[in-house]
Amino acid sequence: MADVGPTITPAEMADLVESLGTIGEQPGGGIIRHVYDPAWCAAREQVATWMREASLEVREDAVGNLFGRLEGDSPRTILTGSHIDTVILGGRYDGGLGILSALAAVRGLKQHLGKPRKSLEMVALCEEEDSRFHGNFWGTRGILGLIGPEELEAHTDANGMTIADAMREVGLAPDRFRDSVRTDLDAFVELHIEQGRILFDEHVPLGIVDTITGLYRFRVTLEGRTDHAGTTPMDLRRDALQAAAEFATRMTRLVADVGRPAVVTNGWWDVRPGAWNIVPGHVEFSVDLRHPDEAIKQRLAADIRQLGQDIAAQRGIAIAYDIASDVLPMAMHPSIKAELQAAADRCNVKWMPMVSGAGHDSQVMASGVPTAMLFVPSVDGRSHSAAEYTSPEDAARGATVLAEALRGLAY
Ligand code: HGY
Ligand code: MN
Ligand code: MN
Repeated sequence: MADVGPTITPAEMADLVESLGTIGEQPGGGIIRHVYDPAWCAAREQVATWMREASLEVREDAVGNLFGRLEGDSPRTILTGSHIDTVILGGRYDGGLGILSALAAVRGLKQHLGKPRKSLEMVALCEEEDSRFHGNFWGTRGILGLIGPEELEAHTDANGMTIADAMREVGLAPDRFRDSVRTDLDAFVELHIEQGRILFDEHVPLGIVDTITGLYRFRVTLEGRTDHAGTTPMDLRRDALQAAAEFATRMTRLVADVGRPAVVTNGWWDVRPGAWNIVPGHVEFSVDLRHPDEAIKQRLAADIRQLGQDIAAQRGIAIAYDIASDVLPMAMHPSIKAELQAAADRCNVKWMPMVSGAGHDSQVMASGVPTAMLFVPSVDGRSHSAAEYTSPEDAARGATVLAEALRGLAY
């Protein structure tokens, strides 16, 4: 048997990235591929075509995860892949590169080594980004049986469509969501772009993730009083936007004072009624708080909530919090991590251990399946932006190590 797996070339990765990256790309740049939307369907069809061309067994599960399977002597399965959906105006690599690397690795192993000992499967996970519905990690939670039946009608998009109806629109049967559960998975390996700048600054071509950060997301609603912008004295106002601005600024300072890797982001705002000449009476905005230590994450969340209540009380504003997600930090599986480290060493690729500041399917998958992640560099650390870029050379190096790791796990 070959002593290492197939070598994936920069040209192969560049072609794949170019082909997938144009699907959902907007005229001004950036990709919109939200779960179950037309671009999402087109991207999956393209991946399914590549899977069929590689003579993999192609299957879609009940929530829309797309699998390409190489049957082994054993039905126990090694799974690799990432998510096919994007953030709004996202880049070509977040999620997509993990799917394309999995494709290049699995088809390369099939060509070079034929039938594996354990079955080897690639997956385009249907949703990770929480972009259209707040059903974060929908694909992975379908696989692990972590979707609650009430979610099918509870999650709605900006147009009020339920996730169940969006599933029906693309031919899925939401009431069969439980059919997505898998019990045959012995390992999950996800290649992903770092989305930060550590590898780029350190000139290291590969990261192997130790821990993925915890995420705590909630909506803040502030209710003040709409008033006339011209006749209402400043000292008599109950201006919801001023309360929100003070809250956002002070929570940012609170988290910045904790220091790296604590981060907090107020990504979206909704100011009502939204007119030049009306004092805003109603503001909603998002809080995305992250820390790789669960106790620190929870303490910061409590401190932020208290700060908001103090500001609202001082300003005579009503405040409410709706928790959108509270995801644990997750350590990667030691033996799968060791497989990745050994594969990188056999491929003579320099790597470094990392903590992921981004959330990933792997942090949920790891709660039910031995899981580990490979990172490849993001130029200038840019991501969740049309400026996202990973060189074909770095992409090919990562895919080659992925293939070698899969060889070690499945052959
Ligand atoms: O938000 C994240 O970290 C991931 O990209 N969904
Ligand atoms: Mn992302
Ligand atoms: Mn991602």
